[in-house]
Amino acid sequence: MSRLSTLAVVLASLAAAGCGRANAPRVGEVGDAAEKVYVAPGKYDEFYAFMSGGFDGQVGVYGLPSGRLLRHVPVFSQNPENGWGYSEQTKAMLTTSYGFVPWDDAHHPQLSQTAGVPDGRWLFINGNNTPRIARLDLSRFETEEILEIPNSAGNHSSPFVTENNEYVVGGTRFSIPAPNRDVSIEDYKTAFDGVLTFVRVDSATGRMAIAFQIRLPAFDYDLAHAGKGPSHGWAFFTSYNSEQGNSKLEVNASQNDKDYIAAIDWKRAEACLEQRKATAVPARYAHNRLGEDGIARSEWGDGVKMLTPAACPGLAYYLPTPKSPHGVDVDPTGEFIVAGGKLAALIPVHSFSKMQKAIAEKAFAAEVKGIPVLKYEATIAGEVQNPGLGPLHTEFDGKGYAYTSMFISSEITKWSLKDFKVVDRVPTYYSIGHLMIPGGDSRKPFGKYVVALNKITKDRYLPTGPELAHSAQLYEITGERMKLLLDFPTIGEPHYAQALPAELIQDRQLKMYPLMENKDPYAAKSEKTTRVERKGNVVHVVMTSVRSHFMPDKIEGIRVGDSVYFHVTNLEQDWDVPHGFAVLGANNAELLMMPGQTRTLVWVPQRVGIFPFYCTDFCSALHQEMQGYIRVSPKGSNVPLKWNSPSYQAVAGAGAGAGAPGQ
Ligand code: K7E
Ligand code: CUA
Repeated sequence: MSRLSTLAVVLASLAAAGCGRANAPRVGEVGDAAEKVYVAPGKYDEFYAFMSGGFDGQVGVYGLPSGRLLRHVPVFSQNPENGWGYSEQTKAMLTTSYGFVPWDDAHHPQLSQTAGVPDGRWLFINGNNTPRIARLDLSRFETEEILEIPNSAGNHSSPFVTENNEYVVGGTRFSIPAPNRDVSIEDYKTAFDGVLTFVRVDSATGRMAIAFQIRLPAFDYDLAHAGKGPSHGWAFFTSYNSEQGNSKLEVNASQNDKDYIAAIDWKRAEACLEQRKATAVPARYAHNRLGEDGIARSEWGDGVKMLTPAACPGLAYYLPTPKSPHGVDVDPTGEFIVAGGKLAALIPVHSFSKMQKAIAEKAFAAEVKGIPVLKYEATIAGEVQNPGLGPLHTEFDGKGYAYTSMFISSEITKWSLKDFKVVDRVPTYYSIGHLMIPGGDSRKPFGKYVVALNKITKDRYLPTGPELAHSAQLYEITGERMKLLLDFPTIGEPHYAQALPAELIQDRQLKMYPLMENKDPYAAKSEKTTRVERKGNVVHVVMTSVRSHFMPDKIEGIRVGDSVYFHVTNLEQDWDVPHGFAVLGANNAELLMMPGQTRTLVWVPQRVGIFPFYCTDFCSALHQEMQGYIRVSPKGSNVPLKWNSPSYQAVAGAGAGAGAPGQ
């Protein structure tokens, strides 16, 4: 949850204190529960779950039902484990208009969809702090693209996808002037904007591009979900702070009884774009992509097409929604739009068909800056009464039930989409934020489990100093009543998560990069082409690694203050044989080269001496022998450049005498 009110914190601690620990109701019978989550050694989990790392800036990949952590995929944050954001090939992925930003706060993973169902191709995730959307390729578990979102500050209501990834959306949680400029904060109501973003996704390559933005009143646009089925063509964004407070929001944004869900007709937006109703707004933003050569490069955007509701009537409507809504979720049929109200004691459910009727009949209660506000009674399908306190997020099982997380009362409430009656509730330990059912925001949820992603874990695990691990809890939802089976600690702070059946992606995994197709300009495809070249103060070491040696592994003639580029190619063509590369005193990180891949580390030696380098990834019985030495001489020294690989012998043998090849 992004915004805790003091009230919520107080209530949450009360709720947590009130929960008995071990004797909570309906924890699965121990043997029974253990059997249900036990994945025998050598067996695979049924689902991949992708959990955002929150302030960790990465994605954690877990198996379900075991809760085993399978991988930690770097996205917005540098990762010294494999050199992500440190290696020359990946640094540009973290470029923004603010410079190199090696961290972010990642909240919402979203699987790409075909016909409204997760298709296992890509995973999108938002960077909240320095607004960005990343796309991961699920055949490699690697971030392939990061697009900066301009005119935005806090890209929180993002990156929710439409049914066929026509768009992934962005929305600013903190309104700012767009374009940003030097104004008084007192001028919030007149000078600030709440900008939503629609990003096109190329259906073949996944490549993203900003299609258009929409300038809305300066509220805080918090969460989003796209329509589906009958509501395909629409996207819904919650907002809070319709009071337009610019300080002490805890109080100032909790005045109005209702805030709004913005309903955006993106097909109407497309029509307005065609009719040239958008204005060009200058905006500089970075667009970073890994090329076919495995090297990230940044391109720069210089402007966006901006639509306003005034210039494009019918583009946006506001649905009044109680109490600073947080989540907004669309049920599998596309008819119901469910909001969370952080401070609410009921769950409002809007009807898409009623909304359309209200629009047709102009059942407007007011207008805000050219945006019709629909009458609450005209769009509301019903309210779930007494669901608990502090509803945040809702997922669906595809069998007619919705599951809503209750932050304040720390529970999951299951209710029927038929009559909006609560049918079951189960405690969480403690203070649940998002929850996730595999495929639970899609047209065809895979069901089976709901996972609670908890915020304030307190006493669940062995204590680890002032900070305790967050918990994920796995509940079975195949029966009438939910049953807690397992909990496990998570990395960072998962906000949202998504999951899909393992069979959708497990057989499509890339096992190695074909060495002969390696397009890195400094790749060495055999030991014969390894070499060391000096160009002024810059030295390129073109090196290979294979079980269990580097070539070359003995280099002399390096000088203090040189920029030494180690381009290390992994010659292996076997699955799961990375080699590592690390050098004494390097001021960045290691490299981890996948089979067939080249990665480059820059090292600037600061002092003379002998510097070992070695392989960091235990790769064979002779892994400990996988090492080498570099001799560093003073600046201006005339120690000749020399190395022990076939290229040097060839040059030296050709009569260069005592000369230093490559110099
Ligand atoms: Cu509710 Cu950032 Cu989606 Cu946290 S957010 S919980
Ligand atoms: Cu290569 Cu260890």
